[in-house]
Amino acid sequence: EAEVLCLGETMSLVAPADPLPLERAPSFTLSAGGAESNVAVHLASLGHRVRWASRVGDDPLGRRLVASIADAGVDTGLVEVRTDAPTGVYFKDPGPEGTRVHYYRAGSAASTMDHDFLADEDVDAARVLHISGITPAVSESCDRLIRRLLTRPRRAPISFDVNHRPALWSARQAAPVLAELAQLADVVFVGLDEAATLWGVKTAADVRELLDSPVTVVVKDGAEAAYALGERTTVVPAPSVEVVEPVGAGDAFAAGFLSGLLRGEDDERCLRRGHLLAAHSLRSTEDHSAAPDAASVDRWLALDEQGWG
Ligand code: KDG
Repeated sequence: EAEVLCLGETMSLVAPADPLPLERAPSFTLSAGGAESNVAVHLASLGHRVRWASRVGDDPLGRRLVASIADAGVDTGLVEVRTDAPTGVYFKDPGPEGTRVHYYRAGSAASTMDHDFLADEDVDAARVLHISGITPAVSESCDRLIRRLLTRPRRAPISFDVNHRPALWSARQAAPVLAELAQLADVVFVGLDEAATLWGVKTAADVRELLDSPVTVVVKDGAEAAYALGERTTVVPAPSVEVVEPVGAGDAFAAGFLSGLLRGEDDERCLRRGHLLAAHSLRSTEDHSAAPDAASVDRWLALDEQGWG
């Protein structure tokens, strides 16, 4: 059985090969981009058994992305192929003010997922179910699915990455929905600036006050530090990295943290793992090119703890 089940839309990702704007970049790579499958790929590279569930179109892009995720070691047996809707596509547009994304995903196969998706599966057979706040913004039916998953009686904990995507909905629309859904989860990941934009909070402690019901709330304060707020608060400063391109780093962080949780480690070590994976991802333009394996992460952790990180 899988240790983690990740659920959410994955699109074909077109990214400039070098971090240049879409309008002038001369060459591109075509890969798979989806927050939840990014987490799955990272976890698989770290040696965890992981499944990813979604829908794709009956088209070459869908087949290509499922194959690439399966090649990375993720079980894709729960992915449904639809003949009535296409695979979504998105473009990364790196620029001086950061990377923008352009989505071509309205009416995608994944957007047709409804409350009954996986209804016949024992989703709690996995030790953790990982979902994100992207899915409720994708379509009304996807919103129903996320609500069903979070409100049914369950045995396995749910990990929820807030993942506000401004290209899908405004902060005003998203704020109450994402707060409500996060409150129903067990482990929540959120960026401090994301939380500030959504809920007007200033500190990690403010986030915890707002989200008081999950067992652990993980707040990532960019290049500064990350916090795990449970019964106690743990802070680990972020390593300094030269950022090539930031999209996908949050997913890497979540995978690192969850990997620590699955190993039964304490919050401090979980945060360190999160930082290490995020740092690796910040150095690349793809969402998860060459995700590191467990042995590399253990080596980095050891260096980090000796102060060489
Ligand atoms: O976290 C990275 C994701 O944002 C990216 O892979 C695409 O899932 C995606 C989305 O909906 O933005």
